Amino acid sequence: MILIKLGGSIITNKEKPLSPRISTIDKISKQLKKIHEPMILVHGGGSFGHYWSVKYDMHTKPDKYSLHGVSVVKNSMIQLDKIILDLLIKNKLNPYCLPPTDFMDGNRPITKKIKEISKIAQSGLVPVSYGDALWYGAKKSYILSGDKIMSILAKILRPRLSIFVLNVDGLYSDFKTKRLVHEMDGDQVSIEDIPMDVTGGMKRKVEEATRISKMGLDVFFVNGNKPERITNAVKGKFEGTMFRGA
Ligand code: IP8
Repeated sequence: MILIKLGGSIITNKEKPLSPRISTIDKISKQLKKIHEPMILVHGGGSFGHYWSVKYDMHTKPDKYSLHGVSVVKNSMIQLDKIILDLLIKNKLNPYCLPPTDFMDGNRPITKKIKEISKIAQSGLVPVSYGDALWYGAKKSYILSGDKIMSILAKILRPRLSIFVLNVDGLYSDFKTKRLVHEMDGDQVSIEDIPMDVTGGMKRKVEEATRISKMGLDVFFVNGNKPERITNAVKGKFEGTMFRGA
């Protein structure tokens, strides 16, 4: 089983609100079609969900955020999800849309439902989930990131490889010279040194990747602008940053 997260910055143009990168998603879909083993996809919010969550000042911490914000974020994620599902279908994949409300109770994963996702993937369908705004009870809500969904699913399903598809080659040890870290051993880069983008993007990814690798599972960061690197990674040829399961 392979778990793949399509980051918001690769599937959308983060500089411009509500702008999907159709041709990139199409090229990635063509590569995903070549993967012949059960896989689960998760995607981020990019210039859809993130755009609105910033506008409505909503965060990952449960709080009393704008109710209208919850609706608008959710709606924008359905919009982006639909674009991705359409492109997957166009490329003859069999996506099976799974909003996170299907397997989350507030911020608690529903183990039984998550195990079912694995069965769906084994049947040949490709479950597709995404970061979203979730109801938390007592008039509260929170933003569940796609990166967090990756570690929630990995913990229960133990995929043989978790891939984060990014808009860069992987993790850089030096951001000016773009020196790539090929193998992350935990002390090479301290998480504190990773610059935050507006939404905490790379930092959160490294946190979740580290969490997954500590479960004894391999995690790989790859550049989605070179989509053949995704299928190469599935075959064991890695061009990007590997977090070895420890
Ligand atoms: O792009 C969060 O998912 P992410 C999506 O994986 C929203 O952080 C709704 C902001």
